[in-house]
Amino acid sequence: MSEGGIPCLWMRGGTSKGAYFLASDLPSEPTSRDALLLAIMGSPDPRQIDGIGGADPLTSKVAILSPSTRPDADIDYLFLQVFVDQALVSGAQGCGNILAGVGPAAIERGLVPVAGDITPVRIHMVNSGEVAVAQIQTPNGRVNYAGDARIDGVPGTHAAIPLLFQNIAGAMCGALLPTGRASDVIDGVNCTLIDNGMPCVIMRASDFGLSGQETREAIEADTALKARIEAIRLAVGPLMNLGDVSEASVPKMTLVSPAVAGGAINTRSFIPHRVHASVGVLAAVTVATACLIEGSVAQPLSVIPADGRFQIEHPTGAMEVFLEMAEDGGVKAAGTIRTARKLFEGVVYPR
Ligand code: NQM
Repeated sequence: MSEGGIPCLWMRGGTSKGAYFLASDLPSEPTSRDALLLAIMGSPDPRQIDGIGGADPLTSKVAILSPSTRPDADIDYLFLQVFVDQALVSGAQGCGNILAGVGPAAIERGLVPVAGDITPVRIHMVNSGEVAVAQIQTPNGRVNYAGDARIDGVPGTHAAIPLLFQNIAGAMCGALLPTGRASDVIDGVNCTLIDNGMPCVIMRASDFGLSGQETREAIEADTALKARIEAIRLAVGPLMNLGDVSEASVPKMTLVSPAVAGGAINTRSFIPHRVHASVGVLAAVTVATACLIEGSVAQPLSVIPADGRFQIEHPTGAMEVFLEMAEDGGVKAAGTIRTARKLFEGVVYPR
């Protein structure tokens, strides 16, 4: 290791980008660790000019990996959202896009041995306490990133990384529907408060005078809309068992409208202040789940696919998520296909 530098993998995971570290290379005490991560990313600064962050919440993300503390997992993955323009680091959410890079990073950094042409990696998602399984292509004893899988929001094609989730209902809020209701009225707006892996507040775009097809830029320019949505977010934090969310990146405020390209439903997702360029993985799983719930805001707007493959439309295309239903009508398992790419391996220098 170079003097003062910290070993780091810079990777694209799904439609996000982040810094992947070994826990053993970072301070274990959260306050010093978070100060270091802010310095590495260059936060707080809207341009993150003095750091490696990409001046967007989707490219200011961190994965911290360590050997798993659990017998049913190979590695522990702690996700941290490093805010761009505030001196905040939050572990109050997981991230299914950055998760796509976790299996490859764990193999690259020697935490998981290659098991054959495909290496299954069982990942304990420390933020939620649940385990996800990723299937990583490892022909000839190395991670293969090249392939023909295409995901909307990423140019070109890459090796497919199937991700499977189980028992994620209520992972962050304690229950799939933390208020016990499929719909609540907050500040006069019908909202479905739901968590199937990601705390989300689902609202009709039309209730805000929108079609739902507006661009990320157009929505972000609407300061009155953003203020209304932020007021709802702050009000629902305690109702979703998330407490005061003024400094948290959850819940994700998701506007829904009918799909226009043959999908199940269309989304515009606030994460929570910028608008997502696509949609989060666990957020998409949560929206798909809401489509199935009688009385939810999403259900009347959705078209349920017969094969369980939901195309969740978003500003740059659609994300496919698969839901497997249990006999009692609950969601037994969920999955998606992502891709990832190692972009840079080296040491990073905090200021
Ligand atoms: O919901 C962004 C992303 C995410 C989260 C965010 C994600 C998920 O797309 O699982 O992937 O919601 O802040 O990286």
